[in-house]
Amino acid sequence: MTLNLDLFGGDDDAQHGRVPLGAQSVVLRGFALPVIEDLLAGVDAVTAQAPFRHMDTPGGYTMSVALTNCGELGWTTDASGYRYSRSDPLSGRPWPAMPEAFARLARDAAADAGFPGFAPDACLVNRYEPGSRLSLHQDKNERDYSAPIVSVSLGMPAMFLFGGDERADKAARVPLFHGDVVVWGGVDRLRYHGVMPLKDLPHPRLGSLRINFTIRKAG
Ligand code: MD3
Ligand code: FE
Repeated sequence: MTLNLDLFGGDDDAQHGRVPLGAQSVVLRGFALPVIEDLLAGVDAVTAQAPFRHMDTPGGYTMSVALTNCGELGWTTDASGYRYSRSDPLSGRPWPAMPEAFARLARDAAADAGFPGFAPDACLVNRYEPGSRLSLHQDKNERDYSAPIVSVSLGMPAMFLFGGDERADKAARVPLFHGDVVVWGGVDRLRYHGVMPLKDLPHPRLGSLRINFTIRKAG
């Protein structure tokens, strides 16, 4: 006889690692764990061709997060502003191809969250070290806000800030862990969000690093 303990008070979502954040955004806890090594190989392949670098903002700061891109379009920032471009400004060459493991995971996660048929063309890869942070912002450089954004967290945990449609709206704090995937779409697509300064809680596989990549339809 099987004893089926209901450890989560009947909350099927919690039991399956689904944590709703907003009406059309959800954390899929551990969704990436079965394919972690494929994803890390993808990050290595991308950064061998387009290394992580600290970009400047139009406001005159240098980002504490280092970034790179893969896919047809890559997000960049410099003194002139934020934009998507087809080539890496460091090398002048096209961004590396999006690894198949990234695109497949994003399509599966988007469908799971209610966005079937997601066809991404861009992936922004962020690298955090202890102390790195991302201040509250909206992601508004994409052409069409009807497509979701899928984010994958690897390595050290981070405290994610999930705000509202106005910068002044109070932000909820949501911890994100190695292997978590988050899908943001629909009415939640333009909500302000950010990441608190990272604590140094070294991860067994990645050490004192956090990698987050966001898969998008930008063009
Ligand atoms: C909510 N990255 O690259 S991913 C970014 O952890 C970015 O590196 C963070 O914000 C990180 O732009 C957070 C989660 C995320 C990404 C896009 C969103 C949340 C979002 C777009 C709309 C609403
Ligand atoms: Fe963002």
